[in-house]
Amino acid sequence: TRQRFEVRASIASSEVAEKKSVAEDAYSSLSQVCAVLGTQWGDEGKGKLVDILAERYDIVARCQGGSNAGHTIYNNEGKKFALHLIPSGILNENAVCVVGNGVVVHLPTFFEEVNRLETSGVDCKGRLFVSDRAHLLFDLHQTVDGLREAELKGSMIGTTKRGIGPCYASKAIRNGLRVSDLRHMDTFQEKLANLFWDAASRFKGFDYEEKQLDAEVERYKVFADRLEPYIADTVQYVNQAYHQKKRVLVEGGQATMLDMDFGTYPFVTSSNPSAGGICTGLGIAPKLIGDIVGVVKAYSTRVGAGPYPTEVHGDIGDKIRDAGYEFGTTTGRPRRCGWLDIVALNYSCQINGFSYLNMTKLDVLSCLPVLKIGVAYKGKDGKVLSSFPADLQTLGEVEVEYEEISGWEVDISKLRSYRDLPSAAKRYIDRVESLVGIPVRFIGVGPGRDAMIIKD
Ligand code: 2SA
Ligand code: GDP
Ligand code: MG
Repeated sequence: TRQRFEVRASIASSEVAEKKSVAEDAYSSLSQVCAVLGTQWGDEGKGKLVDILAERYDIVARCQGGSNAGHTIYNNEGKKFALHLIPSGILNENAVCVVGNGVVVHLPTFFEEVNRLETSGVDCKGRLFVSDRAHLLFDLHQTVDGLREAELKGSMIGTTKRGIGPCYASKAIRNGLRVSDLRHMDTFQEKLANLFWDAASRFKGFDYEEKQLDAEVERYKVFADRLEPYIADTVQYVNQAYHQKKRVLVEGGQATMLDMDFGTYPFVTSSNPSAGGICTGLGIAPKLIGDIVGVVKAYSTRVGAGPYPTEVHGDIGDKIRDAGYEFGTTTGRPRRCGWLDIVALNYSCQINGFSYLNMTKLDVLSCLPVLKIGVAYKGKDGKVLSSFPADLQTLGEVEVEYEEISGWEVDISKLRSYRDLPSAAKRYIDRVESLVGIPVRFIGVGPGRDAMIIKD
């Protein structure tokens, strides 16, 4: 018996070693500069893949968005971290994290996150840098975000109220303040006064007294000193690192269907979470970017308002929300849930040129006996649309054509090898691959670091 046990144990350990080396190859073979982007409406599980890949990269950088993002990751001890501004590479002590020029930075949130990480034993000093060109997001931008939403009454965007739109508006209208302004406190006050004045003259609900402005300047003097060791010319830093053969991983926030240009405007965020945002938000040339991995949830979710053709109401939607614990990482809002939308996914693939897909949360679909995939949109005239429509009216009127596919209804969350997946789950993945023409290389079956299956 003992001999049989030893043989079995040695087979088991060789299988584990084989699985590990397959995974290692799949992760390490990604290009020197690689990006992980959301393909849908966000919360696909980008943070988890970035955290896993961070071990194979020297630099992990954010290029757009701000503390509207919520990336949930777990360390090897199962401790949960919810990151908003700091890249998900921070748990890997060998990775240097960069908050790029395209990010809008709310310093109180930044320091809150640094404090929380350091309390949990994650050192940030010397391995976390913020671009001197990044725009500062003030509390006043958050107030304005709330006031704008209130003005919209019935047609609210459903923003996270983190001040993202108003801060990018300041950037575009050219009265924004940047991290580099913290080094010139003499002119900082005047510039900030201009922002206060601008908000007060536009919004009746925005009232302030001179002493509030003074207090904000004093608060930022303290931030300025505290931020100094983190400030860097990250354009120079990332480009030099690239030429020294360092590996650079870019972490997207939000996703393509929330992109200011390509998403369901105006129900979008105010940055470019698609591939273009990598270059503008980090200052790297397009030709440096090799692989882009698109992260796609096996179903779909959306938080906030706006069109969502494959949304499912009622029991099935609730079942998915419960099984996938679909609640906003930043605001706690329940996420709307629905079927996988191939029309939107194909559009996203077209824009980003993904090399591979990471299908996440496949384990969540174990809760349903029959699954649907939205494969085409039909317009009012009954004809299939040839592309993803720009206008919300057309999008609001589409009828989705679905394919039905049987579910597997068994727990797959403990599986770590592709060949062990039930055949119905393999059929689901194969169908998605053939509908979009991009290999699904990584398959998420749980929130933990190890819960990723590699498909060759
Ligand atoms: P904003 O705040 O101006 O960017 O909001 C505009 C739209 O963008 C959506 N948005 C998001 N969608 C999904 N996830 C996001 N991050 C958080 C998360 C969201 C949360 O990880 O769960 O906690 O609610 C995110 N950030 C922005 C937003 O819902 C609006 O539709
Ligand atoms: P992100 O914004 O794209 O990084 O995603 P979020 O962190 O906002 O939301 C994804 C949620 O799903 C997080 O709570 C993750 O821990 C969890 N998650 C990620 N991948 C998987 C998976 O494959 N299965 C399950 N069950 N949960 C996952
Ligand atoms: Mg999120």
